[in-house]
Amino acid sequence: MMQMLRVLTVALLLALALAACGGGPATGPGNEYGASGGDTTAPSDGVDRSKLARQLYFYNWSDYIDPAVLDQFESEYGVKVIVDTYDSNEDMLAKVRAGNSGYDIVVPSDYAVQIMIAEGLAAPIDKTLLSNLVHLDPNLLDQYFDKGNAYSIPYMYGITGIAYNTKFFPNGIDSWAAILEPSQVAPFAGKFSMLDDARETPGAALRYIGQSLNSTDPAALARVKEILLAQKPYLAAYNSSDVNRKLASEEYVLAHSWSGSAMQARNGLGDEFSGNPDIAFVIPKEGGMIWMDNMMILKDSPNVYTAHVFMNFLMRPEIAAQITEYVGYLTPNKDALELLSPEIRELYTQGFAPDEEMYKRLEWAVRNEGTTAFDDLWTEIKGR
Ligand code: N2P
Repeated sequence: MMQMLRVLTVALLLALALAACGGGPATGPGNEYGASGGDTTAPSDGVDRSKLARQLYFYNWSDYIDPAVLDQFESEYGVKVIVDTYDSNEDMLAKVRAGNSGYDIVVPSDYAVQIMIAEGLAAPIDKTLLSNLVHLDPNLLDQYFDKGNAYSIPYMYGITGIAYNTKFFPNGIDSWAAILEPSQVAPFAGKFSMLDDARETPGAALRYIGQSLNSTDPAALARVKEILLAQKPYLAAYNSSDVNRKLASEEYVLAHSWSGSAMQARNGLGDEFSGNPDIAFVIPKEGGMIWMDNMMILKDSPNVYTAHVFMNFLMRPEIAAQITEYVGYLTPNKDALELLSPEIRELYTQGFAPDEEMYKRLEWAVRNEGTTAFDDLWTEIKGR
């Protein structure tokens, strides 16, 4: 199916290129269409090509977009998208807060959207430039972290639980105890990881002890610290960057993982690595996190118009579907859903996506007056 999508995409691209240039060569990066002179049969997609920048700087989570999509954007619009990657909201925030990051678009999660709006780091969204917004599921717009989507547009969402190799856990896993209790992880010492994340990892331990993952109650956080410090000697690493690869290669048999990262371990990731059919994913009975990552244009972006054009491109159903097939997370694009392959839909029913029953034990991370406590706790735990 992924191949099929690619073929369709290439065919579409060729057709568009022919229509736009009368068969001539595509304009190279940096050459604005308007300046290329001659042909006036530009595609009628409402994009003013004379206003496009040559390059767009996209700061995104790692393994979070199909690179073929960036090539397609460049062929269609002559804009080269330069991608840098990060593995936590806090790393991204540190870079952006310092100012002059040079990035146009970043992809903060829910609670980080709240932080960035509060700190004045975001440029307002101009919805008149986003004709493809109609493809997004209205139930996933207008969320608590950005009412009215004034500053952010959903990119992907997902859930956080435990990925594991069924060869080593033939009876499955149903509790955070499997990864947090020293007696249970001792046989797998050095073969499992927890996310390197100030909200995710304390959040998992909080759910394990029956608390909200947003709890900053000092007694609960003291207990979380004990649990995570007791686990730490057995861990291979705090890892948010290549859990997918390490599960696929069986260097890890178990991992605190994002759903799509687990899906990548299961299915492989494009040409990068192949999948391992023994990987399964579960949201433990005590509950886990649900989150949404959102495209946001930075206040100091010099390329606000081009950034909107790129965001609108990513919201085309066929592009959103192609990205979703590649990364294995969940798309907020309702019209992309029907374009997904039977393979990915089947895995969604096997725990890689929430059903109604699972929704009841999922929780969003929020930012409030107390949540900086997680940064301090995390620094302390990692420093030990
Ligand atoms: C992709 C990261 C998923 C985003 N590597 C977690 N919010």
